[in-house]
Amino acid sequence: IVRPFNEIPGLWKNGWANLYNFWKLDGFRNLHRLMLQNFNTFGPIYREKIAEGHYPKRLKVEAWTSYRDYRNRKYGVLLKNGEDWRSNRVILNKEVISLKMLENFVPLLDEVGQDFVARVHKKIKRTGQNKWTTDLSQELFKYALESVSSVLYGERLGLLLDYIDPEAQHFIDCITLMFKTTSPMLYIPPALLKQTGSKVWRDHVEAWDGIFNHADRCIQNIYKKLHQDAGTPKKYPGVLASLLMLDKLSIEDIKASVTELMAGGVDTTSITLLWTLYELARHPNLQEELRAEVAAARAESQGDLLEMLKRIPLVKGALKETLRLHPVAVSLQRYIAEDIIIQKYHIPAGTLVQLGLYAMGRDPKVFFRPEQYQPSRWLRTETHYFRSLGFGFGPRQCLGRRIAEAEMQLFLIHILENFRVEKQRHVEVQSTFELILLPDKPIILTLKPL
Ligand code: HEM
Ligand code: 2DC
Repeated sequence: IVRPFNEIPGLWKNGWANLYNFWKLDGFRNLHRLMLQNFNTFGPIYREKIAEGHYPKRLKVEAWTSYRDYRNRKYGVLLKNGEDWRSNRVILNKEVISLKMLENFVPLLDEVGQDFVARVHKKIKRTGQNKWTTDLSQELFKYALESVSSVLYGERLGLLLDYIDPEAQHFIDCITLMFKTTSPMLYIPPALLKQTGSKVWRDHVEAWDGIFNHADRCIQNIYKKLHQDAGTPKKYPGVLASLLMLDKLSIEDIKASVTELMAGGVDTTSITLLWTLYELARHPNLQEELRAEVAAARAESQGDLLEMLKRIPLVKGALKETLRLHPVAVSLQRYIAEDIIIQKYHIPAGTLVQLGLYAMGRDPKVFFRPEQYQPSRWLRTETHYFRSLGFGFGPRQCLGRRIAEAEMQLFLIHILENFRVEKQRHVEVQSTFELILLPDKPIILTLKPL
């Protein structure tokens, strides 16, 4: 029996009840908990009033498109839809997410990992206490920006040196502000906020301006260099130069997507790494297990990094486990192209279907003992196999996935080989929603040389 769409439980008929609930729970910062509450009330499928559309695409973040319309800037892959999206994405896939490119990325990312370790050793020396206790988030933002930039531009920005370039620091701050000012605009239309000259909109514009200005400078720099020393480059020149030389996308399209890649590559990986270090600090035995895996992989692979990355299933499981409990994206969404049946309900084509990643990751019906951090549950055995959905799925999944995975795996390898990670007293850290999910308080960790 297939039950009709109209019978799906939920507050979709009563917009006011929905709004009331939203304010009561301080929904701006608690979207993840709100979704959890809805799942608990209505079961595994519920209907909500969000928006409706007709293309196979994810929820449109209006704040982001409004800014680009306002400043007359092109959409990149993140915001394009339809055929325009597909034709750009196909070309970007080859340069950004193909396994072939991983070979080029890994040596670049490994170098950044080594520099991070050197920087931490230096910090430890300076404290004179043979350890360093700190909130690592700013350090991780720099690590992430340095990593994604080295891959995009084929050269180092030098963010892990003693003196940080104020422009790069400003770029990092702008990304944080951009995410933070986006979430209220999921509920209040940006057009309205723009009209009333509200601070959220002004801050949002200022944040994107800062992001685009800095990315433009980086892109111009490479563009000039490419024209100066034309000829065949000896080493891999980075994603941007490869795209320019390939000459299949317009310069404006390239700029738009490279800017999105640069901005999308900072808070996402750094926060995931911070959560992972937090979990490793809470589970010292697991930390030793991972260290042993890394040591064995290092010995067996004899200097071949790509081989090494094939021998660390538990480290990879840890990253999947982090994204299960602390996903960057609270949900995945698609406008479905055809009618489908979910949980015996008929869902008509064109409906925006949301998969609650945060809620699913904590559901005991999906994950046995979901509250436990257990990387081994992701190891593939004959009896069970889960697919990790933290990066989305299918052709519209995260374009930066390969970069993010390699960058995070190499980071953990270097940290585990050099430091023991500990944490102070017992502090329960939860998630807060600022478009992406972030820790609701600083995570203070201690790094000790091995
Ligand atoms: C899209 C997660 C890192 C660039 C997405 C989506 C998710 C996601 C869930 C939506 C996918 C879908 O709808 O199926 C993550 C996580 C990251 C991460 C968990 C790290 C832990 C990065 C990095 C970059 C990046 C490092 C850039 C280098 C993008 C872009 C899109 C995207 C451009 C839009 C792709 C499109 O619409 O075609 N990401 N991401 N992400 N991500 Fe990431
Ligand atoms: C936020 O209800 C909650 O990867 C909304 O690197 C639905 C929604 C839509 C799109 C999602 C967004 C959520 C979270 C952040 C995501 C975004 C798509 C891409 C973006 C998941 C779940 C992110 C962080 C990108 C950001 C790129 C950058 C240039 C802004």
